[in-house]
Amino acid sequence: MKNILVLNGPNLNMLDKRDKEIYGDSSLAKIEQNCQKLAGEIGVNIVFKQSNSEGEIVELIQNALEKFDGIVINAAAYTHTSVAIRDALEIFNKPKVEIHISNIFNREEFRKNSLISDVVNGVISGFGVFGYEIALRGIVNKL
Ligand code: CA2
Repeated sequence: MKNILVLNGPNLNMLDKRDKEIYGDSSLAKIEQNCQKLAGEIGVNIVFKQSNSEGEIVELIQNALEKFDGIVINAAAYTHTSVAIRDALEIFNKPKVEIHISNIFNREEFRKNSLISDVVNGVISGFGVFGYEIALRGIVNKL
């Protein structure tokens, strides 16, 4: 069975606490539940992680090279700032998909630029938390 790492960046653990008009009212635990259910249906194994630390995310991506066949990543704010996460993703030479809950192109200017979009296979943005399921189906299709 294929193994996929679903990696979540800073503040995504706070999802149900504020800004419900932008991110909806789903918690990260609920998103994981939905992903685990879909994974069961389509026959893949997923490991779901969240970290607020840039270095830890870099290490998770580095270690994923041995253990995982693909990565779905919501790098959250690091999307717009982290050359380190971009470089780690570039080294991960297997399928990878970037996902954002909100549409990063219709918000503040600084969110329009992603440092990781050009080193991943595809980008999902603006479909709410359902985007995780779209991203999972998309990556499985590439494995
Ligand atoms: O739309 C997305 O999924 C984002 O990656 C979410 C990030 C944001 O920095 C990106 O630009 C787009 C933010 C993650 C969660 O932030 C919260 C903010 C307020 C309340 C709860 C969570």
